[in-house]
Amino acid sequence: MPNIENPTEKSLAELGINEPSAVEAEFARVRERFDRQIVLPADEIRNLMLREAWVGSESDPATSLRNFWVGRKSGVLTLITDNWLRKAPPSLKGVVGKQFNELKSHIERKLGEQRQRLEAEADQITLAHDHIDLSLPGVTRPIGSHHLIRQVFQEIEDIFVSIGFSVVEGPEIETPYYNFEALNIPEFHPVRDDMDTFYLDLPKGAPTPLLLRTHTSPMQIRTMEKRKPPVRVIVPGKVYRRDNPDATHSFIFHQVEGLAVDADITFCDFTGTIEYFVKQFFGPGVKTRFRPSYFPFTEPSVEFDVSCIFCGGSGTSAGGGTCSKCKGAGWIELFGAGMVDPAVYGFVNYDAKTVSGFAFGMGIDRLAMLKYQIDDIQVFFQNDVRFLRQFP
Ligand code: FA5
Repeated sequence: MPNIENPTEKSLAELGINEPSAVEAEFARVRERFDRQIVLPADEIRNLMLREAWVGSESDPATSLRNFWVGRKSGVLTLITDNWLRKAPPSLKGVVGKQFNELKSHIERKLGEQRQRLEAEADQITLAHDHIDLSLPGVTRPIGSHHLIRQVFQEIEDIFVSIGFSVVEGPEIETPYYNFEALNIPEFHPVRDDMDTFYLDLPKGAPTPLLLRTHTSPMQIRTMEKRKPPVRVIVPGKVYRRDNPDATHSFIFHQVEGLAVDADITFCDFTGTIEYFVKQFFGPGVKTRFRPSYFPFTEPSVEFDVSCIFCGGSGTSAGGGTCSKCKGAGWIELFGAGMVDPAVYGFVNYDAKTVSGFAFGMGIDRLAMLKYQIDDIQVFFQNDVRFLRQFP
């Protein structure tokens, strides 16, 4: 039961109002009642709502008060519409309608002002709680760095670019023609056994088999097909072989190919270029040597060794035993190379009688291992940050 008699629940006739002046007086009372309530603090609104027996489900007093006055179902304005306006005799309809409109806009304006005030207060409270402390240290985001292999590529590129070479890159998926045949390695040549690799599963009827390149040498052919001599390029890149992983072998590794072809390139140009590179890369104290070797696409072919940087070329470790890195030889094999075999020129329409050149193919992982004294090639592929952080 409401504690307060609510006149808006009755019609004007039931209230004994039949004069326009009495209508105005009754509306004035309703307005005063509203004006008293809208300025009440929250806890008093709560008590008031209890006294008014307001049964709304709102959790905050301001919303309760709002719904009590303008709620569509049983707010005071709805009651006035239903009980006073609709039931008013024709003689009072005009004055009731005018009074009602004035009251309605007054209530809505005041409720709007109250809402704005409460929102501003809430913002102030939130700000006070969440204020930003500019003196706190910021969030540090660690900055990554290039992988050591990438860094070594860069070192090598810088050295060769400084003596007139340019850098080109090529596809990692190759045809047997570029990976083998055009390099003078016909089908069934025994050298293919060492370089057997990963072939791609292709749909039946594919025009050519495809494989992951076993070395960067196919780029010798691709470059000479596109450029006329003089050619001076290096080709950094990834290569793939069906080798079992151990401390010096990986089935993915990195090479830098080199190729120089011109009218009068000699073996001296070749050795001079390689020695220049090695001294720039490892330092002037390193000794170099060539050993005869065999590659189908170079003639003569050589293996290129450097004096062991771990034992200084003595073959003996610091403790007095045999150096484990060069196995006592005092030399470490670095890469294969040679003068371009004239047969290769036939595949790229170069005139073997007028041009000559040299080529080399370095294993970058092993080069990096030697320079940075890393004893297991596998660490390059494991991405252990404890290793990577040592080469920022
Ligand atoms: C070649 O790949 C020739 N294409 C190199 C060449 C180019 C010769 C131009 C002549 C002219 P070889 O198979 O030796 O050659 O490989 C070259 C280097 O790659 C080796 O010296 C070694 O450093 C590195 N290498 C070879 N196999 C692996 C492997 N499984 N893991 C890591 N490095 C390897």
